Amino acid sequence: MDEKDIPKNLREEEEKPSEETKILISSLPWKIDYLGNKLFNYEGYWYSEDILQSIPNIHTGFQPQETDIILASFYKSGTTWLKALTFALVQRSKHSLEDHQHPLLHHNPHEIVPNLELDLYLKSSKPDLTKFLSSSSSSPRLFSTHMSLDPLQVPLKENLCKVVYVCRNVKDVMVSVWYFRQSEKIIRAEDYSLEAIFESFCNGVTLHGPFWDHALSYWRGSLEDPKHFLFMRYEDLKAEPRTQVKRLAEFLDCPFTKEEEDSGSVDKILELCSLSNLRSVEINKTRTSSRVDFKTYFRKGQVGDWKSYMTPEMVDKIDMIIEEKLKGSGLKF
Ligand code: PAP
Repeated sequence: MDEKDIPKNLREEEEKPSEETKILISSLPWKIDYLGNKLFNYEGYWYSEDILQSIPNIHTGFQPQETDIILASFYKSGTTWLKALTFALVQRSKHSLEDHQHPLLHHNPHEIVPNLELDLYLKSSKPDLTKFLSSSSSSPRLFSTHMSLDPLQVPLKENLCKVVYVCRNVKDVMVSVWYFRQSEKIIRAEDYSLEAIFESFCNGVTLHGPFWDHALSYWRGSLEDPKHFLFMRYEDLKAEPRTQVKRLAEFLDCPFTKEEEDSGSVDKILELCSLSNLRSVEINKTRTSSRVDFKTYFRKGQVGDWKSYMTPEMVDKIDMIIEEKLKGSGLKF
């Protein structure tokens, strides 16, 4: 979610970027992405100027607790779904899955689980966490991030917590980004094309990119420390949702009891968080932020949607890049 999506009353008092941060930004190599935005390369990843200011704030101010859960993803990879599923899962004793007042029926998942670099630490190293339902004092606190694991290593080194990463086929990510950008009010659809997004992804010059390095950072984390890092895939969630939600629950140390399984809790969570249900929630149908309508977060959710949009040449090119970048890692798309 972008800063402009955050209601004004939820934004932090602004702290100006430090001289140190300004000097750092001015020393970084930069390139222009497919949107015409200037992105800076910091320690191997591409960031906007805004996010470069939030990284030092996160490093100084974010102190994870052992019980915290960070939901990580490259954008358009299933973030909204993962936020909804995790919130419903860890809060199921507090919020009954059948309750008509369940927060997911009255809030967009992005309003419930704040993004570290955009909603919390963009302008301040001391954000007011009580403004968000799932990051206040209740345990476990939930946060999300679109950053790779690398900049998170600093806070996690001191205080390790659970991190769940959701990965999605990059071809579907590109198509989803393309549609999402078209719905943004400040951007004219005719100003950019899927081809332009495709070239940016191939070159690695996208916000938080390169995509492969992003995915590999969490993939390696999950291999080295499976107790703290879970690597999930959007495609697996679609293909075997029950198995994947149970896997998520076990990783988060809140497995389903036999009674819960027998009474259909897994299916109730899946139904509550389904694309069709969330799309039908009033606020998700009607609420508009200054930049994007909430309904834009809920499009098709189809695996392999890219087949309708990419030419055989595009597919060959991206497949070759993926093969080369992931070689030897054990990660496959
Ligand atoms: P974000 O990075 O802006 O938060 P994110 O939620 O990661 O977006 O991705 C949006 C995609 O997830 C959309 O895919 P599509 O464009 O290919 O359709 C959206 O439809 C899909 N999505 C959102 N909510 C759900 C859900 N509950 N179940 C399955 N897919 C979902």
